[in-house]
Amino acid sequence: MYTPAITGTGVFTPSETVTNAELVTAFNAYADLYNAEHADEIAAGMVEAKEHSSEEFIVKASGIEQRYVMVKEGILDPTVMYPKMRQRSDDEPSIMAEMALKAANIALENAGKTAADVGAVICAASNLERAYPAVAIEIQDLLGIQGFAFDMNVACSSATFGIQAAADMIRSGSIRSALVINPEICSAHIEWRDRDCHFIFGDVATATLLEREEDATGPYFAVKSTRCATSFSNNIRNNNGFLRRSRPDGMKDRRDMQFMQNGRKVFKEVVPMVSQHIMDHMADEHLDADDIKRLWLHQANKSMNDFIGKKVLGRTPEPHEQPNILQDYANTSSAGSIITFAKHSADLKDGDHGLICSFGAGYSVGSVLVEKHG
Ligand code: CO8
Repeated sequence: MYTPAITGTGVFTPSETVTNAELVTAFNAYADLYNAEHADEIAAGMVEAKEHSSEEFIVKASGIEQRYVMVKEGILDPTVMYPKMRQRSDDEPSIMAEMALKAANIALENAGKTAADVGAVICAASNLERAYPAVAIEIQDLLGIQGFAFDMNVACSSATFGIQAAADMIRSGSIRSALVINPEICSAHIEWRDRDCHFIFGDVATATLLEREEDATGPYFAVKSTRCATSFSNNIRNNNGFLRRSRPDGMKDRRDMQFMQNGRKVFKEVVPMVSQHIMDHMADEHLDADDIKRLWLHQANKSMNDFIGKKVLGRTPEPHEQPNILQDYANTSSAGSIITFAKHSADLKDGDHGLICSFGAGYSVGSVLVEKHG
């Protein structure tokens, strides 16, 4: 058995941002337009008027101040309200592969490695832009990696589930190294016309290089153990899929073809589930709260993270013990905990333990316990 280690991480951040102020101005213009167009039905009580969104609500409810997006055009146009992407030919890199490639190259450089050192690619994300061929195989081809590649989707927990899959394969010896890549274009599957969720998500790509511990050429994080758990819930759901065309009303502009959630219920049910999951994982490893130097949590909601951190550590965490990046990136689904890890892990000392944890739709929760070396 070999010890798997995280030897490099990479974050590709899109160049375009949408601030809360821009978002709210666009949404309110859309709501006014909608209400004017449906004035008669609203007056007759047949249609509900759309209420305005507010910057104060967004910051207070979520902690989010802005988000990055791959394509800004269309998102802020009250007559469009989705990102307008150009059609790519089948002969050019797909958009997910393109952003994945950028994150992967940063991770390789960070680890001092090249594509020749990689044995597998896992593209783990909450939505794949097509059914097949796998985006992971396209990324593998673009990077010139031997071996194999596959896609997987466990929504917001995709990265940690992908890390577990890669770590287990390295541990058993079936591969020597793997890139786990999380290209997330959440801007294309949220509903920008719904004030309950229009502020929640952003786009990004993250990559994590896992290798045998003995192959590390610089400081690294040994993967001590991983834990994954799932429990079915309809509280976060998106009904879009390949059966859409085959069903009555399938191709209509339907609300359930984008991200939907019962946010309050998610908050109430997921916080205890995740806290217990982390505490059980730590107990299995005979680690106390004082033994954990850092929690790199999924970035969905600041209050959620505050609750989880307090429960797990038994006290209010210091900001450096449980850093957040959601104020700048919003919820980037599976990539959130990895951005936090990539940006806030270099200062840990040899022998320090930390825990990466993601959670979300499914429900799903995944945790990765790491120990710094070097
Ligand atoms: N502006 C002003 N008022 C608003 C707005 C707005 N934008 N939105 C809602 N309100 C109103 C509501 O209508 C409500 O009014 P009323 O009291 O009259 O009914 C009031 O404000 C309070 O609303 P909420 O109860 O909804 O507010 P909360 O304090 O609960 O905050 C949150 C809402 C932020 C959604 C919060 O519940 C939350 O963060 N919950 C957890 C969410 C979460 O973690 N979800 C995980 C999803 S991510 C995931 O798993 C990945 C899925 C796949 C990726 C998808 C990519 C697109």
